Amino acid sequence: MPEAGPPPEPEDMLGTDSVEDDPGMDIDESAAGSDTHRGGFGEFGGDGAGLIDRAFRERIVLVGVTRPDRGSSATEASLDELSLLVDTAGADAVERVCQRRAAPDAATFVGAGKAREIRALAEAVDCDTVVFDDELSPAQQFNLEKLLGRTALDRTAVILDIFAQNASTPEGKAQVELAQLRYRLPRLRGAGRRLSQQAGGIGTRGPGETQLEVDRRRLERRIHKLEGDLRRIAGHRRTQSKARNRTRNRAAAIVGYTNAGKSSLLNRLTAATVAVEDRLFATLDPTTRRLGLPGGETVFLTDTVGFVRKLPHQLVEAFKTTLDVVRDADLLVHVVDGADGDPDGSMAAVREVLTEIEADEIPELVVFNKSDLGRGADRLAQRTEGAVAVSAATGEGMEQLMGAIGDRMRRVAREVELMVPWDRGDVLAGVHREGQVLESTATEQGMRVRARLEPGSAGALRPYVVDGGDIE
Ligand SMILES: Nc1nc2c(ncn2[C@@H]2O[C@H](COP(=O)(O)OP(=O)(O)OP(=O)(O)O)[C@@H](O)[C@H]2O)c(=O)[nH]1
Ligand SMILES: [Mg+2]
Repeated sequence: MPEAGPPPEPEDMLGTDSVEDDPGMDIDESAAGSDTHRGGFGEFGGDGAGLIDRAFRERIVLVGVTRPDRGSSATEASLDELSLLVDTAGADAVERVCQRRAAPDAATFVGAGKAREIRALAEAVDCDTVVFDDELSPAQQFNLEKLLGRTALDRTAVILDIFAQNASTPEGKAQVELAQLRYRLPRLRGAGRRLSQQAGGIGTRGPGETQLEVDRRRLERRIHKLEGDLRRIAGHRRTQSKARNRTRNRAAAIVGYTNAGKSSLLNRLTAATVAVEDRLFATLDPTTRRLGLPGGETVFLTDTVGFVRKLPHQLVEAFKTTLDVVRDADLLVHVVDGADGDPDGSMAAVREVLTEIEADEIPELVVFNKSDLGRGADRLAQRTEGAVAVSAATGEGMEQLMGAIGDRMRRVAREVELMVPWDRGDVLAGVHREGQVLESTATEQGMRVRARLEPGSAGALRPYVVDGGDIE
């Protein structure tokens, strides 16, 4: 992270309490960013100012490293995707460098010799920025910028930049800003070499506190505030989802790789009008619509943010509130681009994120989309148990998909309420054995139990079910 300018006073994105009055915000601009290259994350996100200069299309050199346990074709594929990410962020990848290396160099990631080579190439092709396909440590990033004489960024920074461009709602903006700040915090440096010129004033540095410490404190305070704001939003969502549970409608979440066609599918199945674009991370905010199934049941279907290989953990962490909708779903509709060159790799990347957000145990229905683009989707569906091939563009396969969603939903465990008379200890034991007891209350007539049960078990216990009557 180069000497980034002081963060501008962030606007209050959530429209709740404004940022605390902080005299420390008013920092001498000239003191920062004296190096030749501009700061990777010099600005807060959400205001259009990202790490990639969009006043013109930056020229970028990509660098990938192949580990001994992986083939170079995986590195090339990853660089192809990085090139697409860079393009989405508004820049052009003009050259790429691949290196074979047993382990990353602690100081410079690629090694000082290779870094000098990259510098020569960067000068030859007149590039502004070098983007590394793996996450750089703050020290590596710093050292590389010195060696390269230009901005060094990593894949994480590029993805954060795209998210910052695409965020439009208060929640989306807050989540992206939080991820950016968490990325920035360990990379703050530079201004700490001198003591702040500012003296006194409530909230400014204490005696001998460096500008760096003041900046860090301010960032931490902002992070804290954003976390609080997002927690409040999550609380509000939970209340809504409880209301949904009371009406006993099932919920399905559409998940998948970015650009797989998730939003197109929601639009096709329901009357939704979510923006569809041939662009990575077009969707950041969840949209939920009611879907009537052929069997007469209703499910709530939600389209949400897409995933990518090496999705920055700061983003996954910050998007927890958005991704609650995935974790709370009864069924995941995993949309895969049937024309994808490496569908298995993309599906693995999606499942990695699902594990990270603790949604990996939710039943999954795999849908291969874009069947209109060739035989890919159909072929993949044939070799994948229970999968369906569709085209969100033409509507092909939609009936089969809705039927499959209904079938899978009917097999999903449901929440039921039972009243078990006191003399039926065997029934109570059965509920405990076959389901997950969520709550039990002793009453005069017997034990009132709220439990999650598979439809089969619920059927057998039907005489004792007092609520949850939608069970067949
Ligand atoms: N040919 C074809 N194109 C499709 C189909 N479904 C979606 N697309 C195209 O694929 C691109 C991405 O579609 P989206 O629906 O925005 O994909 P998404 O998964 O929501 O993407 P993000 O929100 O960016 O993660 C768009 O250009 C769509 O027009 C399909 O069935 N066939
Ligand atoms: Mg989308």
